[in-house]
Amino acid sequence: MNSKPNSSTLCPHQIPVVDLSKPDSKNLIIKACEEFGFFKVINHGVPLDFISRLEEEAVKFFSLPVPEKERAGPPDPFGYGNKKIGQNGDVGWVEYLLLTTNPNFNYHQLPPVFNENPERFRSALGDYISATRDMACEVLKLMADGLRIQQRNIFSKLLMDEQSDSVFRLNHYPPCPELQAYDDRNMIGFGEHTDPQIISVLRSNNTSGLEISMKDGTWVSVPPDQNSFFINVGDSLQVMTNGRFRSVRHRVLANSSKSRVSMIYFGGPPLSEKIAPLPCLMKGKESLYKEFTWFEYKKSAFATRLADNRLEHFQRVAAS
Ligand code: GA4
Repeated sequence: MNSKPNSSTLCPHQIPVVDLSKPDSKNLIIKACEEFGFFKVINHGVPLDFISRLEEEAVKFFSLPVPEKERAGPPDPFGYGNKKIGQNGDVGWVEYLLLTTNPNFNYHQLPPVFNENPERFRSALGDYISATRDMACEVLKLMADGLRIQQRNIFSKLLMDEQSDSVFRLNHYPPCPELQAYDDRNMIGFGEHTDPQIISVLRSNNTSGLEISMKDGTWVSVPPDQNSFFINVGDSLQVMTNGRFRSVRHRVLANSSKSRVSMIYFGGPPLSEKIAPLPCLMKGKESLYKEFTWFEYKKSAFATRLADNRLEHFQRVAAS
């Protein structure tokens, strides 16, 4: 959990900012996906009330005693987790609640800790997930437009599918007081990784910690903005664009005095979906990837360590 990662502060102007109300947003999105695999979205249309209602529920949940939170079940794969991330030995200064976005699960099998007032949590979660999913779909349609793909919903239909394998995550990074003693030391909150899905939509409170990796491997810290969303390109979208978009490597560092709360919607395809470069983007080029379904990729991803390069196993070896 301890390490001394080097990072620099990103000048705020370096992070691409996409104003969804502006007509030129699709071109900015394409540039951001190619260069960073990451951008910030403003004028997103998600009501701020949806955000604050869910944040309030999250803060309430994380302030419960650990045994109470553990009643939400171990994260196998859904439930409450503390410090342990995944099944393969990764740890971080973080606690979290992982949920499926499938309403049949959320609405009928809520963690018992929410039983006191399940309706409040359910409606806050339902409102937030459907609004962020709609916004993610709008962004995915703009990506299709920017890539000059005729079928605008080519990506977004995967998130809207009833069988979509999407996940929702609430993270709490408690303050880490020991850090004050060491000016030069950082504690890993959530270790570096890429997201396996198509797209991730992140919102955090005003506590810093998120960092993204540039193409040259340098880490830059992302200034927090509680009224905006941050979009990550996931591994599956990198494959569907045959490597044109970049799945962004990112991590979170713990803060010495402030608590960070983030909520992330991971938009994934149905399990049976074939993940492959879109033929309309190939124009005679060879696929960089072997064929696989989301089920196969997910299975393999969950057997990896957080920092592993998960796509490597699915890359075609270039013919010499
Ligand atoms: C990263 C993105 C999502 O948070 C997540 C994570 C999952 C987990 O926390 O269980 C993984 C990680 C994530 C990728 C590799 C595997 C699986 C932890 C891990 C070591 C829920 C997901 O889908 O993949």
